[in-house]
Amino acid sequence: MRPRAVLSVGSNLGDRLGTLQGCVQAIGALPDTDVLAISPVYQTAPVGGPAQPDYLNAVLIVATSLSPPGLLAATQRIEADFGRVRSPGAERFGPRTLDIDIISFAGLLSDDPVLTLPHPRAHERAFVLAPWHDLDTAASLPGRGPVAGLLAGLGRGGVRRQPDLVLRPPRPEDPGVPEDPGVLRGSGEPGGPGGPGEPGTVTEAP
Ligand code: A4P
Ligand code: MG
Repeated sequence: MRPRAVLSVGSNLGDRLGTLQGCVQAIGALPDTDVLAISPVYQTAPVGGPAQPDYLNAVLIVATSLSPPGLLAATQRIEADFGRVRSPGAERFGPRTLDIDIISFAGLLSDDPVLTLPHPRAHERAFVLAPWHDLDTAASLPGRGPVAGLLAGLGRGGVRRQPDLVLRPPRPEDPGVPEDPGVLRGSGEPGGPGGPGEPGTVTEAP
């Protein structure tokens, strides 16, 4: 079986839902990578950084043959494709069109600052734990314990599930990446490209 990774995706600039949907599509189009499950979408108050708009956040579970650094490089490319600007002067935790964090990868532990596993702040973020718990009530954060207990300790302040905003599973044969990221800066919410669909839980191909 291929390794599983848990990804947190977030957006607080432009067409947030459209960007997250494109991100799901682009992740599903990575080599030998399948999106197995997609959480409900949450509207979340920004944590840290300057005053900035609320985020939409969701969690994805993927199966991939990419290595952990290979997945990080791929997700950073997708962030850039969706107009994310990462410059030396940019403010930490500042607003962004798209942020993809690797929350855990096959239960690995790593303190490498280039790829810290699990993600060093996941255990203290309801915007990660709440959607992850929706997907897997028995989930556990390596080295930190059950997600249910972490979430109970933290509470759900600042995060609100948005039943009208739904991310669909990736469509086959669609690379997901916008030809012009400008198309994503309109306000497509609610519904985003293609409108609402069924919450996505995809079964892994044999
Ligand atoms: N990096 C190390 N470990 C990881 C990992 N597990 N996953 C390195 C992804 N990246 C990892 O990230 C900085 C560096 O972290 C990368 O070069 C990578 O090698 P970045 O994406 O360039 O910058 P950033 O996202 O601004 O910084 P950072 O520290 O990753 O911030 P976070 O922790 O991602 O927080 N509030 C709400 N409500 N919702 C959000 O989604 N997101 C953030 C960003 C802050 N507040 C938020 C949200
Ligand atoms: Mg990040």
